[in-house]
Amino acid sequence: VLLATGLAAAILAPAAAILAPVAASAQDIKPRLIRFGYGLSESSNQGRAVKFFVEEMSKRSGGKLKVKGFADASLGSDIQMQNALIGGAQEMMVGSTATLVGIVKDFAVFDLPFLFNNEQEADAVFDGPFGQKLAAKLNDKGLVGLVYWENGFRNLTNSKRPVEKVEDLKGIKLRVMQNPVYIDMFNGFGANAVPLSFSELFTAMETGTVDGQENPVTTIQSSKFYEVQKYLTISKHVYSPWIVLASKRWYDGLSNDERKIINEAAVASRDFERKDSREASKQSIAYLKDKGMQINELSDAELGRMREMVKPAMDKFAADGGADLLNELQGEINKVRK
Ligand code: TF8
Repeated sequence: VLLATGLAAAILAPAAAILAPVAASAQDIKPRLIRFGYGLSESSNQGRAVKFFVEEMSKRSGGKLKVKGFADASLGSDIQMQNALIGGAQEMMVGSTATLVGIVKDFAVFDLPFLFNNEQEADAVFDGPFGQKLAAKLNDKGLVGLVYWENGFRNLTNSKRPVEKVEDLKGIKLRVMQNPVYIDMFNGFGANAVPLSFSELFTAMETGTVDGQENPVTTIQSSKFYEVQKYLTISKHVYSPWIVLASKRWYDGLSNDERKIINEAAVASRDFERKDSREASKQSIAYLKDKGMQINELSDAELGRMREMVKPAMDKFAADGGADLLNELQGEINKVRK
């Protein structure tokens, strides 16, 4: 009896210790290697959230779903990766929605300036029916939009002069994302908008191909833009999301159990990423000041002028078939505001 009890204990103890993997193996999960590409550095908010996703996937699949993160656009720029996902040559990525407009035009609605007043409004819209409806439009195009992460409110930097009023942008060669709304918006402000992929941006600023760019403070910090940019203007002109994408071709070949794990890990990564990014962004201004950047905030009066100046770009978007979409989005934001 003693022997039997000892044996049972010897067998049961390790079994209990590996209970989670046992539960996972009862599901239909195959060992897989999932390549997850992204454009920012490993130490950025994007990189930290990818790492979180990697760990969640491993935990939830008993180590079977192995995600490998590829930082610094080492698998390609956002647009190149989107195409690799569509073709099935890469499994997952995270990147800007702004570069998806060549695939689903409607995403341009998120590039219009001064829509959201704060992150809570953005969360509600992106996670709500509006954000989900747009993500679903990717399915026909070979992509699965899993969750939105926060990139953040975008601010201006340049190497020429402090931007205190819109006129200060005149003649500044400003890199923008490859997206018509951004081009129209910044040309409207008097800058020379230069569309360029993010992966080419640092060198373009270093060599003087462009004078400035616009991105959230977290990115200005993690991509070391302070090394090549002297002036930071807090303008918060657009709230920019990231979207976690999967290759539809690949995703459709997964089991239900595998898809469930991916979907749930993606939601967990979203919650982690937003919290982490928001905490990080609170430290960024002080960090950038310390690195020698000269920082100013745009006054409300000046922001008001910018809203006026950007009206033609908004009207163009509406006239181009975006009117209903913009109304719908504004309606959704108003619901949250009430
Ligand atoms: C940009 C975006 C970037 C993203 C990133 C590389 O300026 O703000 O954050 O494209 O995924 O291009």
